[in-house]
Amino acid sequence: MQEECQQAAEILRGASSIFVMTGAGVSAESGIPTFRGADGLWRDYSVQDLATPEAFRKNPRLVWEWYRWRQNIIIKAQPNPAHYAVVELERVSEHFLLLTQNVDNLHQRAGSSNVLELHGNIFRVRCSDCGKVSPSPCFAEASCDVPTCECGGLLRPDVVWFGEAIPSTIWTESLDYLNTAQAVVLCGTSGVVWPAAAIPGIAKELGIRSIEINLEPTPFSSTVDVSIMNKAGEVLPRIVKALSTAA
Ligand code: BV8
Ligand code: ZN
Repeated sequence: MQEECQQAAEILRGASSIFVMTGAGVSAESGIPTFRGADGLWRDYSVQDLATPEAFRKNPRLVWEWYRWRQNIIIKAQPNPAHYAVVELERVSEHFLLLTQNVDNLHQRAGSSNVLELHGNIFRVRCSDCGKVSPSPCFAEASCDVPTCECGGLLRPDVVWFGEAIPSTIWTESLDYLNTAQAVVLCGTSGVVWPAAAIPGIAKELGIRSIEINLEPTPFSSTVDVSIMNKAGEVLPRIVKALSTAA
């Protein structure tokens, strides 16, 4: 692992602008269940059954119960060494962008500042009618009523569900920055969910050198320059350390 971390540090050392994309695997060591991992996410429901506008229309109480369950896990969790290593990488980079698929706000709690939330944030709510966005009161798991807006509309988590478009500004900004990047780090993502899953291929087409950190191979493992199969909480700090020592 050390050799690959050195190789990754070499790639990052030669880059003045770095693009990092993270997925649920970065928060796994904080105790947040991933979407497709063995621990799955919730009871016998699949994410696709719950994280969709149809599911919310059909049973907003069930969907809110799921989000409250997740909010309560996340509130009690702490950022892990992977999150802090991303903060340090941002600090030592001339130009840096973090595109996260995660909605858990752990990157921001760790101190990341230049962050684009591709799929929104579980601690904000949005009105289904007037679109007003506000902080989500963290609901005790017990309460099952669906929160409503002053306008009477149902409040939903301010996240992007399956079948919903990514906020266009976020996607455009991500691609604009990717076009200027000299190194891409793909950490803790299974590369299953689109359009995030398009990023590794776009980076390849742009001739940008890329690094993958995951516990298991992904659809882009054969196309990246360095693929490190180990825990993000161990690998990322090693890469950042190697970056700052042999300069
Ligand atoms: C859209 C917010 C169009 C909600 C999420 C068929 C083919 C291609 C595409 C599609 C298709 N059918 C449908 C689609 C589109 C669909 C899609 O991609 N479906 C997939 C399932 C096939 N995409 C969409 O619907 C997107 N929108 O396409 O819109 C459109 C355009 C115009 C107008 C209208 C519509 C919207 C997708 C957004 C969905 N929302 N989250 C919420 O969180 O509640 S996605 C959800 O999955 C999370 O955000 C999560 O982050 C994300 C992606 O998963 P990963 O992050 O990769 O997590 P995963 O569990 O999969 O993997 C974890 C990885 O970490 C694993 O590889 C594991 O090995 C690794 N790991 C674990 N522990 C560690 C680790 N690695 C390192 N260290 C560790 N310790
Ligand atoms: Zn409203």
